[in-house]
Amino acid sequence: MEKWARVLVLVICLSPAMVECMVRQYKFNIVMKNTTRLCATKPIVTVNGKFPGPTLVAREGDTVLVKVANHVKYNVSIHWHGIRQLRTGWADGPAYITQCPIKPGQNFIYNFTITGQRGTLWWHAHILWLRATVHGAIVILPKRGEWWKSDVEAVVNEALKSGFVPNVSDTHTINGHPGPLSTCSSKSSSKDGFTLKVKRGKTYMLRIINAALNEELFFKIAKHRLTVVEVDATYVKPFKTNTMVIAPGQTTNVLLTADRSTGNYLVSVSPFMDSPIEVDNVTATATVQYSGTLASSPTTLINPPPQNATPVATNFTDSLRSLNSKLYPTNVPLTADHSLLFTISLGINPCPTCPSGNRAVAGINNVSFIMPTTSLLQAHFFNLSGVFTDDFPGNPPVAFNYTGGTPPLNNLHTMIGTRLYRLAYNSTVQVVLQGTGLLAPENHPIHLHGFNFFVVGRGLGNFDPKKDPKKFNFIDPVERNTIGVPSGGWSAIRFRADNPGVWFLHCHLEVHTMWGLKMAFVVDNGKGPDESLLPPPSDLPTC
Ligand SMILES: *[C@@H]1O[C@H](CO)[C@@H](O)[C@H](O)[C@H]1NC(C)=O
Ligand SMILES: *[C@@H]1O[C@H](CO)[C@@H](O)[C@H](O)[C@H]1NC(C)=O
Ligand SMILES: *[C@@H]1O[C@H](CO)[C@@H](O)[C@H](O)[C@H]1NC(C)=O
Ligand SMILES: *[C@@H]1O[C@H](CO)[C@@H](O)[C@H](O)[C@H]1NC(C)=O
Ligand SMILES: *[C@@H]1O[C@H](CO)[C@@H](O)[C@H](O)[C@H]1NC(C)=O
Ligand SMILES: *[C@@H]1O[C@H](CO)[C@@H](O)[C@H](O)[C@H]1NC(C)=O
Ligand SMILES: *[C@@H]1O[C@H](CO)[C@@H](O)[C@H](O)[C@H]1NC(C)=O
Ligand SMILES: *[C@@H]1O[C@H](CO)[C@@H](O)[C@H](O)[C@H]1NC(C)=O
Ligand SMILES: *[C@@H]1O[C@H](CO)[C@@H](O)[C@H](O)[C@H]1NC(C)=O
Ligand SMILES: *[C@@H]1O[C@H](CO)[C@@H](O)[C@H](O)[C@H]1NC(C)=O
Ligand SMILES: [Cu+2]
Repeated sequence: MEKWARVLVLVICLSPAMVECMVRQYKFNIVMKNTTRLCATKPIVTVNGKFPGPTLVAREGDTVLVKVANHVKYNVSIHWHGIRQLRTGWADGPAYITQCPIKPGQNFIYNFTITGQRGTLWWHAHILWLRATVHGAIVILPKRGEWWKSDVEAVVNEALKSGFVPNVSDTHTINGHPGPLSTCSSKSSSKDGFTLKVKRGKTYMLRIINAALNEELFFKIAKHRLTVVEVDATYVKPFKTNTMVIAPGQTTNVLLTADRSTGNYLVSVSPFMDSPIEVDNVTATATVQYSGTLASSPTTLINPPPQNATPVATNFTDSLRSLNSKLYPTNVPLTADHSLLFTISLGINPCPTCPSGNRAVAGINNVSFIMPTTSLLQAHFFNLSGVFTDDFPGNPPVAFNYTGGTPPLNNLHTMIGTRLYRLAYNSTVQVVLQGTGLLAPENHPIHLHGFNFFVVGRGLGNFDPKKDPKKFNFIDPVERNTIGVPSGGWSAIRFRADNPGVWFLHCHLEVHTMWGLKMAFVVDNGKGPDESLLPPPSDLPTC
């Protein structure tokens, strides 16, 4: 029994040509509907009745206008994950960072141009945990005549998805389905799951998005190898692998050659977690079905890697190298005007109103970020005082054995504040993201808005500022917008602050973000003509 009610209209329109824009206007609805697909009975918020939501298809260089009219009872905002938003920070989407939320009954037009990016990204709600069901793919076609490989026969969208909040989810899903091996009710319409139909001898490109709230995931297809060609809308040197790893927020394009004889082959999506933390350990499955094979024919099964298979994950991560070709050079900054060390920690703060007297928190450099009540970008642009300070610490306030056991100063408390780190236009930045062992070491997928960064180094234990930089890769480091900082280890990233505005940096595990594992950079305007943040759109929501 499904009840459908129209609650949100998204009009997606592609330009630059206004004529094309008129022709290519789509009406998307976000609807509340009851579903049994996830073994759940509560209604979920979906876009246009689709779960995952509709795919935004654009071409590199296009200007995209998305009208969001909010007819649900929740405040909403939509983030275009990975889109650079050059000078258009107003369209980035994180609530209270670049905009006030779109309130029930209100509209807002997101207006941005896709510059210098091609491949797969995604869009999702960026407020509370609504992104669990409010998300979809962004497919950016390369400029005409620049297809990545001539043997690409088809483009297939593949989205990975996790379930409900705030407990660990009940299952993972592939394109909205838990899959044929799911223990969900056999009455479920999705019992058979997502099926990718292939023809022997052809090569398919799968666009894989980890839209799960809280789990890094392994992805495998029985008896097939995957050729990885792109991550986070940047090309990589192609390499073959049996198992792919993908963190929440990340996207990966792989080529799948249908080189087996006929048959059904299982696709598995299972969690990667190498510390003792409870995760949704349900494996989602789908089917690759060769043409001429009956759905009822037996399926070749596959064993997902063990949940704690660190070597498999590390091997995959270490294989990622940017293409670094003449056409797509790797412009990694060779020097760093700012050299920052950010510790990523969980903690516990006193909470008089909580049943236990304490509450879980998380922070960067011992600061748990407090969301402001007006958006930071508005405060920055209009010079509003009292909304944020720009004294975010560039280094941990207390140095300690980050990946050792005992908490420094014998407590797990954090400071709280809405503190930003200020960068001059065009300055170069290195951030070493240092995981800690406080409470529990854990793998944190850290996402930066407004920029791609280069992952110049990665290691276990404490970052050594003397030895480790000598091993940094300045030739072909992978370029991306979300990096899985290894459990009990560190990742070093570099970027150039060539985009004025306020840019969020946060863990993409919603549970950690919620606890305060976030901060923002404020990038000042440059002096040149195209180096300033554009003025805000007239329909920007107010708080
Ligand atoms: C939808 O779900 C809600 C909450 O679980 C329930 O109260 C309502 O009766 C359901 N409606 C339909 C049409 O199934
Ligand atoms: C989109 O933004 C551009 C400036 O970047 C502006 O010229 C244009 O009018 C805007 N379009 C709409 C429909 O708001
Ligand atoms: C979370 O899980 C607990 C234990 O299973 C359950 O009692 C509770 O109702 C769940 N919360 C929600 C919001 O489903
Ligand atoms: C999944 O987690 C549950 C709850 O922690 C546990 O009971 C179960 O044995 C786990 N299953 C697998 C396959 O690890
Ligand atoms: C590491 O990856 C390579 C291919 O990239 C593969 O040949 C090798 O078996 C992998 N090793 C492990 C431990 O997964
Ligand atoms: C904010 O302050 C800057 C620097 O003092 C100034 O250039 C700018 O015009 C001010 N903006 C507004 C909207 O008042
Ligand atoms: C940090 O703690 C770990 C675990 O106790 C230990 O193995 C390591 O030697 C310590 N490192 C330093 C620099 O003290
Ligand atoms: C973090 O700040 C809190 C509050 O000031 C303090 O009690 C704690 O010791 C600090 N911890 C670290 C690791 O700096
Ligand atoms: C940014 O800095 C680099 C040198 O670090 C310089 O080559 C480039 O011209 C600068 N760009 C702008 C727009 O100022
Ligand atoms: C929605 O956002 C507005 C503006 O920030 C805020 O005043 C209001 O409390 C929010 N509503 C809900 C339901 O969170
Ligand atoms: Cu985290």
